[in-house]
This record gives sequence, C-alpha cells and structure tokens, in this order.
Amino acid sequence: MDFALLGICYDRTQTLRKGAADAPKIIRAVFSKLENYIFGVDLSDSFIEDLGDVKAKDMADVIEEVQNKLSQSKGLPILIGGEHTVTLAGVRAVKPDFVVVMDAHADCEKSDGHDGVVRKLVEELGPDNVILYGVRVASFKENEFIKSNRVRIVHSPAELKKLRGRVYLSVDYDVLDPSVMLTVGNPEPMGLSYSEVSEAVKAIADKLVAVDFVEFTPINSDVTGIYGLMAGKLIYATMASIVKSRKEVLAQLQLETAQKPKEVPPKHKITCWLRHFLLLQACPRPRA
Ligand SMILES: [Mn+2]
Repeated sequence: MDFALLGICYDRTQTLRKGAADAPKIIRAVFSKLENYIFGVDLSDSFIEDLGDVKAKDMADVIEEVQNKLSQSKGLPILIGGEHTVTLAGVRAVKPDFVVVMDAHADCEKSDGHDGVVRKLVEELGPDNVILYGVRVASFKENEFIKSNRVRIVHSPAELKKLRGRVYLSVDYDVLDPSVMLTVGNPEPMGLSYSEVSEAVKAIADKLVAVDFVEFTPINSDVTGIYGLMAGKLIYATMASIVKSRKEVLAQLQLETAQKPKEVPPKHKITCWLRHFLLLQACPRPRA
C-alpha cells in the first residue's frame, strides 16, 4: 500500500489561534518517534512518499500546487494542514464521490475562510455528497443553511459504513475533545474521544481515497509535546486502518472466487445430456 504525504503550510484565514502552518513540520518530526505497528499492521511495509510542503500564500495557488504535487504520485494522499480551507484543494485534486468532514464546527458560514469550507463543499458537490460527523457547534445562520440544504449530519460509525463510493475524509482535530487535543484553532468542549474518532475512521477506511488532517496549531516546537504525539498517532492509526481494510477486502474477494462454483463448459454440458439420453434408451421400458 502506497501513501503520498503532503504538508500544506497555510493558515491565512485562521482567526482565534493561528499557527496551523507549522503543523506539518511538527507532525513530521513526531512520526519518527511513533510505533509503526498499529491494529496488527506494520506501517513500515507501506511505501510513504513524502511530497514535501506547499507554502503558497493564497488559496488559488494552494489549490494549483496541491494538484501538481499529487499528480506526481500514485500513493493515497495524506494531507497535513494547515487550516481547514486546504480541504478544498484536496477535494478538487482527488474528485471523490463523498466528503466526510469530522469537525466540532459546521463550517457553513458564508465566508472564504476556514469557517466556510463545508458550505463551499456543499455548493460544489451537492448536499447529498457531504457528510458532517462530530459537529456540535453551529451559528443561527449555519443552522439555517444546514436545514434548507438538508446537509447530512451522521452520528454513528454504522451510518458511515453505509456509504457507497470513493470517500475523501477531512479530519479537523477539533472534533476531538480538548482533553485529548487542546492545541487547535478553535477548541470546543464536549468532543469525541480518540477511540470514537478512530472507530468512525475504521467504518469508512475501505472507501477512502484521500485524507486530510487540519487545524492542529502547535504551541511550541517540542515534538514530544503530548498534542503533537496525538496528532501524529491519529494519522498513523488512520493509515493502518486503510491498509487493514484493503487487506480484508482482498481476502474477501479471494474467498468469494474460491467458493464460486466452476462454470461447466457448453461442450461438456451437451455430452452430459447425450449420455443421459442414451442411458434412457438403453433402459428396459416398463411393460404395458
Ligand atoms: Mn473546521
């Protein structure tokens, strides 16, 4: 299984806590300290191609650069933001059937910033193709947009599992509870636990065609800082879930092929029929 890692150092529209542009540097440094063996998967068996960082200053350039960089690799894109607007760049490059957004916020404001990214996705892909997960904060106007467009909000991994098609996953780290992940652009209480997010990812792992992780705003460059480790671990866990799901799909396919009854060639069928007919002829007929 191949992955293509791309950092997107863009946090121009971040408002409350800036610093997401530094996240790719910190998370890369954390990777070297993490355990490779997760969920029974050895990630060192996967080829992870590092495509470097996109450092463009405005969104139009970010979109173009992400497209260029991703076209250089056949690996499944793992994008590390950056603020949440970078999802637009990833989605435009990958062109998925569905986008699942795990986020504390609805991000449905009428804005070009990080708080309007879901609204833009809904406008581009249609309300049936964008799914919100873990959302717990929305303004009055965002609620109106969600209701009038019937934006899908999903609450359980079982519901996510029903999706059929190529899925792009966007993980805003603020979907996690601040007790797990405090250093994000806009922390919100009453969030999901690490295992709740991990289970939701597992539910769609076999359909994922790209994943982005956004809004991690490191407070210092200490790569052993707890939040940096959590941010990196979630990326590794997601990659392991993807590898595991692909293996399971392959094993299932092999099992189905092995169990499929062998097709009898037409010539053989005719011979069988002929033999049956001759046998009938040879049998003594019952007397009248
Ligand atoms: Mn967001």
